[in-house]
Amino acid sequence: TFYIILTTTLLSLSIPFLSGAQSVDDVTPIPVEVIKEGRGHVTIDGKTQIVFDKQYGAQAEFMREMLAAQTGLNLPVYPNTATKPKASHHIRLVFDSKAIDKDEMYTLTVSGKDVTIRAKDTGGMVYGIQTLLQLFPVKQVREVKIPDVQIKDYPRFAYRGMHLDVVRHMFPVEFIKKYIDYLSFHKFNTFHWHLTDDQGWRIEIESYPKLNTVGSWRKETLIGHFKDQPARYDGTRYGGYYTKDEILEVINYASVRGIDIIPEIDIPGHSRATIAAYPELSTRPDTTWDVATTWGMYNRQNNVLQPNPATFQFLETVFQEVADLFPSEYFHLGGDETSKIWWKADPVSQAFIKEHNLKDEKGLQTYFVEQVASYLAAKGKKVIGWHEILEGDLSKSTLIMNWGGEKEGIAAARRGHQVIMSPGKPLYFDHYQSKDPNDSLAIHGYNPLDAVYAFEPVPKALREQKLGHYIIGAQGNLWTEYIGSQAKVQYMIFPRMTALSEVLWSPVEKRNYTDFKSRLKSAIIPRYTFWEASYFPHYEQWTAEK
Ligand code: TNX
Repeated sequence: TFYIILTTTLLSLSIPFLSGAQSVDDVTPIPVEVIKEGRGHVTIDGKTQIVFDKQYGAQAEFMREMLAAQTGLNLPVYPNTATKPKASHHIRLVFDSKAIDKDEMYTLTVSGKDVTIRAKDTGGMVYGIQTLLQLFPVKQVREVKIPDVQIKDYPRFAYRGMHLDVVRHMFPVEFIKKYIDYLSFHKFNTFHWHLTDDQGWRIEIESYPKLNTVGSWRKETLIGHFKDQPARYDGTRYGGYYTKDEILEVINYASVRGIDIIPEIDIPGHSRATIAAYPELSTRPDTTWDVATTWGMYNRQNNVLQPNPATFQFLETVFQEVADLFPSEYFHLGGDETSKIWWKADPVSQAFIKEHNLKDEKGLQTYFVEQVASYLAAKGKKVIGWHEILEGDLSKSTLIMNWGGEKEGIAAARRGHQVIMSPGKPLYFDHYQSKDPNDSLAIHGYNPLDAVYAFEPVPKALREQKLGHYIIGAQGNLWTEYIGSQAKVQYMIFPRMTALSEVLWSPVEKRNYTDFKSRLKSAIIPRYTFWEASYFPHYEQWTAEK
C-alpha cells in the first residue's frame, strides 16, 4: 500500500509538469502529408522565441496569445530583423513563395533547434499555426517536447464555409468572435453572416435609419417552442443590430485568423423587416405590418419587394453602403424562397414585367439579382445567391449556393456557374442529429454525424463530365429559429462542423470515419471542453441507418 500511495502521490505531483506533446496523428482535419523521420524533438519552453517575417506580425501575436491560453507558456515575440537575446529554440513564421506553391498551403517542420512554419499567404500561416497548436497539450506546462516531424498541407477546396443566422436569434459580438475562433481552428476560411431576414435587420445602416429603429426590432419575444403548439410570447420586444464599429472589429479579428466574412442581405423575398421600416418598398404597403415574429415562408403576409424606383434606389444605396464596410470580394444577396404570389397579385409588378420584357415572376426575380449585381460590380464585388436565382436567365459571373440537393448543384455547374454546395441534407446543422424524442427541438430533417462525414461535395455526374472544378467548396448552415442560446449553437455545430472540416480540407483517400472518431475523442472533444463549449455527445448511437 505504501508504494501505491507513494507512486500515486508522485504521479499527481508531476502531472502539471508533464511535457508530453499531443500526437501528430491526432491533427484534425487530417493533413495531406506527415513524415516522421527524425528521432529527436524540439523543446519549447518559456524562453523559446517566436520570430516572424514582416508579413506575419499579427499571426505571431495570435500564436503567442493562443499558446499562452492553452498551456500557460508565454513566449517572447520578435521580428526576424530585430536584434534579440540568444535563445536555443525558435518558432519561425516564414514567408516563402518558392517552396510554397499553392494557395493556403503551409509546411511545418520540427527539426534541429527550431519549429518552422512556411506559407505565402495569411491563410497558410494561420493553418500552420493551428496545426502546431494541436501538437501542444491543453494544459498548463513548463515545457513541451515536440517530436521531429515534417508536415506539408493544403486544402482540397478553396471555399470552406460556415454560416450563422443572427436574425431569428441574435448573438453578441463576443460570441461572433468565438464562432470565428471555431472556424479558424477547423481551417475553414469563410464566415457567411446572415444579417437580414423577415424577423429583423441586424446591421447598422446610415442611409435608411428606420431599418434600425424599426426593422431591427420584433414586437414580441418568443419564449419556448413547443412542437405542434401555437407559439407563446412574453410581451417584451426582441432584437438589436451590430454597429459599424462592431462589424469592423469582427472583420479585423477574422482577418488575422484567416477568415473572410461574406455579408448577406436577403432580397427580394425574406424582406419583411425592410418592409416594416419602409412599407413603400413592398407590393402592398400597409403600415400595420410589423417585423415578423414567427418563421416560415410568408405566403400569408407580404415579405417581397416591389419593383419600383424607390426600391431600386434603396437597393443601390444600401448594398453599396454595406459593400463599403466589408473587404470581401463576395456579397451574398439571398434570393431564396421569394413568394411569387405577391408579384402575381400586384398591378405595379405586372406592369414592370411587361415593360421590361421579362418572361414572368421568375424573370423578375432574376432582374432583381442582376440589378443588385450591377450595383455591386461598381464596387468591384461578385455576388452569390441561393440556388433559386437560377430560375431565370442569370449571368455566369454570379456564384450559386445550393441548399437543395445534388440536382440543383449539377444544374448550376452545367450552366457554367461556380457552385458552393450547401445541401440541406446533410449540411444544415439546424436539423436534428438524433431521433431521440427528448433531444433539444430542431427544425425538420435528420443529419447525423456520419452522414456529414460521408458527404462528397463533387457529384459523380459532374466528375464524369469533367465539370467537377465548378464546385469550389461547401458550407454548413446554421439557421437559428430554434437556437436561442450560445450553448445551443455549440451543441448543434459540434461535432458536425469538425466532420465537415475534414470533408473540405483533407484528401478523400485519407478520410476514415473510425479514425476520425478516435481523433475526435482524443483531441477534439477535449478542445470543446477547453472552450467550455457544449456539443452533442451521442453521435455513436445515431447513425444514417438508425
Ligand atoms: C429555409 S435555406 C431557409 C431559411 C430557413 C431554413 C430553415 C434557405 C436559403 N432559406 O430561411 O431558416 O430553411 O432550415
